[in-house]
Amino acid sequence: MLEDPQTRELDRVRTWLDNAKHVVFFTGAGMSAECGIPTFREAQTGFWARFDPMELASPEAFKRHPEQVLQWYAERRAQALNCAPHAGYRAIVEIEKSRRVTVITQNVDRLHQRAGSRHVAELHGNLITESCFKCEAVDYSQPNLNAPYQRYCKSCGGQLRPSIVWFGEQLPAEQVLKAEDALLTCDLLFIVGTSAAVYPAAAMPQLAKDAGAKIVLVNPERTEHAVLSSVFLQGAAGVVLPALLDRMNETA
Ligand code: BV8
Ligand code: ZN
Repeated sequence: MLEDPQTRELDRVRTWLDNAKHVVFFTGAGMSAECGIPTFREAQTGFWARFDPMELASPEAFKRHPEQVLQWYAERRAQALNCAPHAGYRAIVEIEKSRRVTVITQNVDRLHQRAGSRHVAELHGNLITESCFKCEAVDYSQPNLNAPYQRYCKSCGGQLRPSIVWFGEQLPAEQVLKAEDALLTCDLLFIVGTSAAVYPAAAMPQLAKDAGAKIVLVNPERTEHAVLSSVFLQGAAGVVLPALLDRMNETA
């Protein structure tokens, strides 16, 4: 019986995985889509439909109307805390049991960490904590959804803001270094659930390509990263990654 091309491609990737010493998973909003967190561009449903996320996710928007920006993040935080990582996240954690794995994520929902991934470079910050707009001290206490959203720093009185990297803000240097080191030393890179639209993150997989890593694209549709990829596993992250793990276990 002729195997469908996907099964052949899955087997090709499984062999690479079997021989890989260091695997990197570079993930975007599509990784969380099956957990119920809409991707960045679909996220504007309901009340938020009339806002442009690029607009809201900026220091200017926070300065102009902090309450509205803080409410948007408070609702997204509640949504993220209400979700559970799917089988694709757990497949990555399983793979980490038998070889070095680094996750580089553009997502801010911390689902990789909740699934059990231990080496995560978080390029765009996180929804869960807040930090001081003035002294950058991190505040780990959870805002009370019924109290006013605007809270102030315990050490300097500055406004607290989500620990998120907004458009126009630099990515955290230590996370970028961690990501670049992983991309330069991995032998296999999976690019999962990202539209490759946001920079400088979108340019990072090129580092792995130039360093000779094999690259696998996992997405229901082709993206600009297809030019870097040796294999395109077309499908959802919550389907493709568990299927890959099954393949590995079948032949182990
Ligand atoms: C900076 C937190 C400068 C916010 C985010 C060139 C170089 C450098 C910068 C720029 C540049 N050109 C433009 C810029 C500015 C800007 C930028 O990139 N703009 C874009 C829109 C053109 N970049 C910045 O501002 C960055 N900062 O460069 O600073 C600087 C330099 C010096 C000194 C000072 C400043 C900061 C960028 C970080 C912004 N913050 N997140 C928040 O969440 O509220 S980015 C945000 O959007 C997300 O975190 C995410 O990274 C991004 C959305 O992208 P994706 O994750 O790819 O999600 P998307 O919805 O687009 O795609 C989903 C994909 O999943 C699709 O492909 C879909 O097919 C797929 N999919 C769907 N379902 C599934 C699936 N895949 C698998 N399974 C499924 N089930
Ligand atoms: Zn402060």
